[in-house]
Amino acid sequence: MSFNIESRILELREIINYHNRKYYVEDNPEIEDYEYDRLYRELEELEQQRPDLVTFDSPTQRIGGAPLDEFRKVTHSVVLQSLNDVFNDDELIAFDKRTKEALDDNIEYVVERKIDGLSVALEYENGIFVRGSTRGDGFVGEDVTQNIRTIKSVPLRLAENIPFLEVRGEVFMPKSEFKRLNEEQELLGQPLFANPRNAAAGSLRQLDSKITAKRKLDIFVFDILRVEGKNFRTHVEVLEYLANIGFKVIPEYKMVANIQDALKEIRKIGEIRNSLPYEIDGAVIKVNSLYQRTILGSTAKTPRWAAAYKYPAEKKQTKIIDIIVNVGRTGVLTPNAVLEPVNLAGSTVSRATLHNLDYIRSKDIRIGDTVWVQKAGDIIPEVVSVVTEKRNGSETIFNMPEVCPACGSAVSREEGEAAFRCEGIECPARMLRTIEHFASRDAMNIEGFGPAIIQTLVNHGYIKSIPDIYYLSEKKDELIKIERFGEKSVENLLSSIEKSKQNNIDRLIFGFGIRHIGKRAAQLLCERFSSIDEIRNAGIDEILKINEFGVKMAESVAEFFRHPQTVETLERLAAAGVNMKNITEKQVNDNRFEGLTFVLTGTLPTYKRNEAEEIIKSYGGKVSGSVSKKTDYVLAGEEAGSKLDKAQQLGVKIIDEAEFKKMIE
Ligand code: 0OX
Repeated sequence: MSFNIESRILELREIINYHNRKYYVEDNPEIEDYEYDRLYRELEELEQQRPDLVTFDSPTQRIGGAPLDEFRKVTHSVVLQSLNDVFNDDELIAFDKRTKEALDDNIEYVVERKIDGLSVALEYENGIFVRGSTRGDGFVGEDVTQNIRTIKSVPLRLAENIPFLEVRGEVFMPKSEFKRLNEEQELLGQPLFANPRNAAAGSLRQLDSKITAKRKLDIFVFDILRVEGKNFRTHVEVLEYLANIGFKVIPEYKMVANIQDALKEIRKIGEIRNSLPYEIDGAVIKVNSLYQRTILGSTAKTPRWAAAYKYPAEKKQTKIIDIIVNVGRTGVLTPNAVLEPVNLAGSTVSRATLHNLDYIRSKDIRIGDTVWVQKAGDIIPEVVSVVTEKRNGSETIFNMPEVCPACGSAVSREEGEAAFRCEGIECPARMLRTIEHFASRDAMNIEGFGPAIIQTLVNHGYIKSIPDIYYLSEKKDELIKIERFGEKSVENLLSSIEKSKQNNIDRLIFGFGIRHIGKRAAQLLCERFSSIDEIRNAGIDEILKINEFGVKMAESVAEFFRHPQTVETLERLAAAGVNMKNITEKQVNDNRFEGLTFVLTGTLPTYKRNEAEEIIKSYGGKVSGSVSKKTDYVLAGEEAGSKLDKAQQLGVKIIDEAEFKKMIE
C-alpha cells in the first residue's frame, strides 16, 4: 500500500508540474481549473498521510514557513550588472559604432522588451530550486527564497537535472494585479503603491511569504549567470534552452542582423507598450554571440555588449480647468489639477497630481493654464510645465485652503515641510487610518478590531470618530445583522472594546496619533503627568521639562490638546468610561534587568514580540534590534534568523522562552 502512495505522489507531482507549466509559464492550459484542483487536493491528502514523503520541490510547498525576522544577505557569485541607457536613435547608432569598432566583424543583435520590475537571481542544484535573491546593488542582494517560491511561474524543479544553474530574471506585477491590489489597499486604508514596480518590490520584500503569495507576482527569465555542464554559443540558444527546461522566458525577443533592423524592432515595441499586460520601461539590445561579448567585456558595472533604449515619457498638452485639494489618509492635503481630458499612454487622463504648493509655485502653475502632462512610468500623471505662450491673462493663482476641505478644521504647515496637513482628529478623510491606529496593538490593543471590520463600521456610518468605538455597545442589535458579523463575533468585539477602557493613558495618547509622538514619547508623557487633564493643562515649558522632548514634540502635544475636536473627543471618551488617569503602579524597585540588553529573534511559543519587549523594559532592561558584543541575551524562538548565528559567533548567551520565564518569575 505504502509503495502505491509513494508512486502516486510522484506521479501526481509530475502531472501537476506539467499543468503548472502549461498554465503559468506557457499560458496555454490543457485542463479545467477544477480538474487541476482535484489533482492538487489528492496530492495534498496523500502528503498529509505520509509527511515523510513531502519534499521541498513538491508543488504543495510553495507557501509556508514562519515569517522571517529579516532577510539574509547574499553575496552574488556573478555580479548582476546593470545596463547603460540610450535615449534616442543617435545614441543607439553610436553604441553600434563603438561595438563594431571593437569587434571588426558582423554583429547580430537580440532586441528584448525591458520589463519594469526588479531583477532577481534564481539558483538550482540538480534541477531543484534552492535559492532566490534580489539584485540589490548587483554585488550583494537579499535572500528572498521563500517569497520567490510563491511565484507560480518559477519552476521548483527543472525538466533537466542539470548539476548547477543560476539564472537571472525580472519579477514584475501585471497591471491587472496592481489595480486589484491598490483597490484592496484603499479598502483597508493602507497606502497605495505608486506603480507596479513599487508594488512588486514591496511584495517581494515581505517578511511573511503568505502576504507575497496573495499578490500575484510573475517573472520573465532572460539570462544564465552560472552553469555547470553546458555550453552555449549565443543568447538565443540560452533563451531557447531556458524555455525548454521550464522557465518563463522573456517573450517575443527578436534576433536582427543590423542596427537599422534593431531600431525598427525597438519602435514596434514602443508602439505596443501600452497594450501589454505588464509595464515595460524600454527595450534592451544585446549582442547575440557570447564569444563577441567576451571580447567586448564590461566596465565597472555595465556590459559593453548591451544597452537599454528608454522611450521618452509620453507627453500631451491640455488645460487646467480647476485645482482641487484632496485630503489623504494621513491628513496631507494634495492639490490636484482637473484637466480637460486627454488620451495619454493608453488611457484618458482628467486629473494630475501637483504634489504640493511648492511644486505649483516653482513651476508657476495657474488655473486656466495650458500645461504639459506626462506619465513617466508612474501610473499617476503629473503636470510637468506650463505653456506660457498660451496664457491670455484670465489665469488665476491658486492658494491652499486655510481649512480642511473634508472637515473644516484648521490646516497647518510645519517649517521646512512641503505638506499642509489637516489637524482634525475627527476628519472623515483620515478616519480609517485614525481608527486603525487607535485600535492597534501598541495603542489601545483592541483585539479583533482589524482594518476590514473598521472599514465596514465606517461604511455603515457607525464610526465617525474615535469615541464612537465606545458607544458601539448601544448598537449591538443592529451590528449583529451586518453581513458576516454574527452574535458571537460582535460579543467578542464589544468585550475587547470594553477591556481597552482600562488601559493606561500612554496607550491612549499613542493611539491619538499625535504628530511626532510615538510609543516612547507617549510613555514619557504618562510618567511625567498623572492624567490626561494634567497634560491638557500643561504649557509647552512644562512639557519641555521631559528630557527627551524637543520643541517640535512639545508644540505638537500642546496644539493637539488645544484643538476643539480633541476637547470633544476627550469628553466623550471619559463619559464612556475610558480611563483618563495614569494607573501604572510604580515598579516596586524591581529593576532586575537593569544594565542588560536583550535581542529578540524568531517566533516565541506564547509571547508576542511586543509583549516580551514590554516585560524586559518594565524590569529596567533594554531591547536592541541587532546583536553585538554588548548584547547580554538573545531571546530566540522558532525560525530564528541570522541574529542567532551572530550570537553564536560572538558567544552571546542564547535563551528560549522557558528560560526567560524563569528569569521573570
Ligand atoms: C529587463 C532586462 C534587464 C543582462 C546584463 C545586463 C542587463 N528588465 O527586462 N536586464 C537584462 O539584461 C541584463 N535584460 C532584460 N530584458
